[in-house]
Amino acid sequence: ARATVYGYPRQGPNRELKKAVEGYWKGRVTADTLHRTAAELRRSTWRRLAEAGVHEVPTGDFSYYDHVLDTTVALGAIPERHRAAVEADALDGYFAMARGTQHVAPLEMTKWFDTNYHYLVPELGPDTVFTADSAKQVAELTEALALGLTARPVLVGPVTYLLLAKPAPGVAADFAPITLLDRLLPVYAEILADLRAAGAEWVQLDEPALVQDRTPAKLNAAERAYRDLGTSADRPKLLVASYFDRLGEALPVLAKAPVEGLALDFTQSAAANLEALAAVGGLPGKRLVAGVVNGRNIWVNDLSASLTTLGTLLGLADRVDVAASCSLLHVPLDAAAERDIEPQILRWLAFARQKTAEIVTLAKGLAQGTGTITAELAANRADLASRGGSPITRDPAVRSRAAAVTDADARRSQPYAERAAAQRAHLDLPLLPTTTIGSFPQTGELRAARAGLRAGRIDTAGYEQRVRAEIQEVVSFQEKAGIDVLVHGEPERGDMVQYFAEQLTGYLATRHGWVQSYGTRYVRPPILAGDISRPEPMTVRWTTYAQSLTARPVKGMLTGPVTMLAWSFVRDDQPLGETARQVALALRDEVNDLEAAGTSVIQVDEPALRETLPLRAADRAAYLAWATAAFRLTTSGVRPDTQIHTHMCYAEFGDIVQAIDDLDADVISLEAARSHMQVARELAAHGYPREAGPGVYDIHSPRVPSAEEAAELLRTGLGAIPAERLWVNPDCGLKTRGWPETRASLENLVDAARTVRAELPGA
Ligand code: THG
Ligand code: ZN
Repeated sequence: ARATVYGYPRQGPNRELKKAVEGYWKGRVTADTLHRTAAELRRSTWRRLAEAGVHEVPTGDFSYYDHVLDTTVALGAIPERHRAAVEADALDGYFAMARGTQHVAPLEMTKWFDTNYHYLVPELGPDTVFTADSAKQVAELTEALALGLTARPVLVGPVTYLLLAKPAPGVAADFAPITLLDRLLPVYAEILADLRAAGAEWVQLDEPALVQDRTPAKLNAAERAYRDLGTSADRPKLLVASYFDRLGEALPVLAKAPVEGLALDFTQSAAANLEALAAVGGLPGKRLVAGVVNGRNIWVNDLSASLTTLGTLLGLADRVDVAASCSLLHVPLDAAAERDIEPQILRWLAFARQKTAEIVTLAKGLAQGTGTITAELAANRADLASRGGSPITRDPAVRSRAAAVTDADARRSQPYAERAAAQRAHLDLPLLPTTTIGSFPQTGELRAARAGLRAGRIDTAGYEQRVRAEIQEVVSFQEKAGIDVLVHGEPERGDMVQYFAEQLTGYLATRHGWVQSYGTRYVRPPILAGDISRPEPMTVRWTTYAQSLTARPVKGMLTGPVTMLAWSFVRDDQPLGETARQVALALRDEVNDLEAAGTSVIQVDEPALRETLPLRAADRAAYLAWATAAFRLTTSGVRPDTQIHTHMCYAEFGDIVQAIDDLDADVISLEAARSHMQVARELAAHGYPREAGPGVYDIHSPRVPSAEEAAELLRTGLGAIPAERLWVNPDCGLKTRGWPETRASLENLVDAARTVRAELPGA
C-alpha cells in the first residue's frame, strides 16, 4: 500500500499565487514572473509531498484560475467569442474566458458539486470541435519528473466534463453536451498518449459526476467512455476517481471497465461503497485507491477506524493505496500556521499538510503492519480523546436547551394571514414597498480601518466611530432616496459568516486558513468546533444606532443557520441537524433581542439553502427537514407583528420551492433580474402565499438600470404576484458595488416603484 493525493491547495503559504495573478492583471507583474512564481509553488508542493512520504504526486491539478477551465483549454473547446483573444495571447485569452473583457462576457461560474469551490462552465454545442492541447499537462508532468519524483497527471474525466457543460449561447437549450462523447473520446486518447510518451505510468481521470443520480443512458455513456479509452493505443494505466459521495449504480460499470484502477470515497459513503464493492466481487486485478481521510473537513482522522476500513478493502482488490477522499484543494494548507488557536485544540485539526501525514501513516501501517506506527496511533488516540472529552465539545447548558426544543418553538404564534394584517397595521408601508438586501458598498477606507484595528494601528473607539459615520451616511442616503425599509449597510462586517463566528462561543476562526472559492478569491471558513452559544448580542447596537437616526423602519440583518453551516467547516461527531439546531438557538436569541430593542423587520439570509442540497435525491428530504426546522427555530420566537424577511441568491430553485414555503418567512427576496422575473412565476405556480421581492436590479454588473427598465420588470412581477404582496428590491447585497452606481440604481428603483404604484387600479 502506498500514499497518494489527488490535488493540493495551489495558492502557497502566503497566497503567493493570488498576488502574482492579480499583480499580472494590474500590469505590475510580468507574465514571466507569474510563470516563475507558479513553477516555484508547484515545485515546493511536490517536494513537500515527497518528503512527507507520498509515493505518487499529482500533476496538472495546478491552475492559474480553475482546473475545469484548464480542461476546456486542453480540449480546444474555446468558445467562439473568446477565440480571437486566445489566439492573440494564450494567457490573456485564458483570463478573458475567466473574467471577461470590455467586449466579451466570461464563462459562467458555478459550484463544484456541493463544495465551496466554483468552476467555469464549459459551453458546448453541436458545432464544437475538440482538439487536443496537452501542453500544460505535459509541461507539469515533465517538471515533476525532473525532480526525480513519481508523478500521476490528473484530469477531469470525459463524462464529468460533458455533464458539467451547458449549451453555448445561441445553441438550443435542450442540447445535451453528453451527445458529444464520441467526438471527445479520441481527443482524450490523444492527450493520454502524449502523457504516456512524456513518462506517465498512470493518469487519473476524475469522474465525480458519477456519484450523482444518473440515468441508464448516462451510465451507458460512462461504460462506452471507459471501454473506448481502455482500449485506446499507447495509453498509460488509468485510475478513474470518484469522490464526494457513493458511486452507486456507476460502480458495477467502472468495475467492469478495462481500466487499471478505481478511486472511491470511504468517508461518509464508506458503508455504501464497501457494500457495492463486495456485491460486484471486488476489483480483482485492479488497483483500489481508498479515500479514507476526509478531504472536505479539517478534523484529525480516526486512524484506527481508517485502518479497519483499509483492512477490509485489502481482500477486495489487487492493490490498495491510501488517499484523501478528494483533492485537498478544499481544505486550508497548514494548521501549524495557526498561532492563535490553543495548542490543545490545534491537535484536533488537520489541514492539507496534516492530512498528507495521516495518509502516509495509514499507508505505512497497512503495508508494514500497525506495529510500525504505534507512536502515531497512540498520539492520535490521545488527540481524539482530548477532543471527545473537552468541555468545548460538550456544553451541558447548550445540550439541555437543544434537547428541550419543541415543535411549538419552531412555529410562529399565528398563521401568516393574521401576522400579515398585524404587520400591515404596525409598519404602515405603501404598496410595493422598497428595500435593499442589506449591505452597502464597502469602501477601501472601511476595509483599511478593519485591517488597522486588527493590526493595532487604530483602537476600538476609533474603529467604531468610523463604522457609525458610515451608518449615518447610508441611512441618510436611503431617506433621501425615499426607500421605505432601511438597512444599516453592514459596514462592521467583512465576511458575514466570519463576523458571526467570531462572536459565538464554540466557533473557531483561522488566521491563515484560506480556501479557494473561485479564481483568485479565497475564504477563511470558520470552524464549528464545539457546542454553540451566544454570550452577548452581536448586531443589536448597530441596528439600534441606525434606527435612532430615522423614523422609518430599519431592518435587522442576520445570516441564517443553514448558511452558517454551509460556509464553515462542520463538526463530524454529530449529525448536521444537531449543529444547525445549536446555531439556530444562538441566532434566535439575537432575533429576539433585536425585537426587544425595537426592530420590527428582521432579515435572516439563507443564500446557501439551495447550494447545500445533497448530491443524491434520496438524501434531500432529510436535509431539507433539518434545514427548514433550523430556520424556523431561529425566526419563530417573535411577535406576530414583527416581520421576518429572508434572502436567497440563487435563481434556480424549482426543486426547493416547497422548502422555501416551509420556511414560513413573511417576505422573501430573490435574485430575478437576469431571468426576467422567472422566480416570480415559479413562486406563483407553486401557490406561494406570502410576500416576495424578486430583484429588479442585477447587482453583479456595474450597469445602472434605468427607472423604466426596473418598472418594466415590476410590471412583469405583478403578472405573477399581486401588488399587496410584491416588494421592490435589488437582486442581492451591494457590498461589491461602488457608491456612484449604487446611488443611481437605487434612485431609479424608487422611481420605478412610484411609477408602477401610480398605475395600480384605484391609485
Ligand atoms: N463567506 C464564506 N463562504 C462563502 C461566501 C462568504 N462561500 C460562498 C460565497 N460566499 C463565495 N463568494 C466569495 C466572494 C468574495 C470573496 C470570496 C468568496 C473574496 N475574498 C477575498 C479575496 O480573496 O481577496 C478575501 C476576503 C476576506 O478578506 O475575508 O473577495 O461570503 N465564508
Ligand atoms: Zn444574494
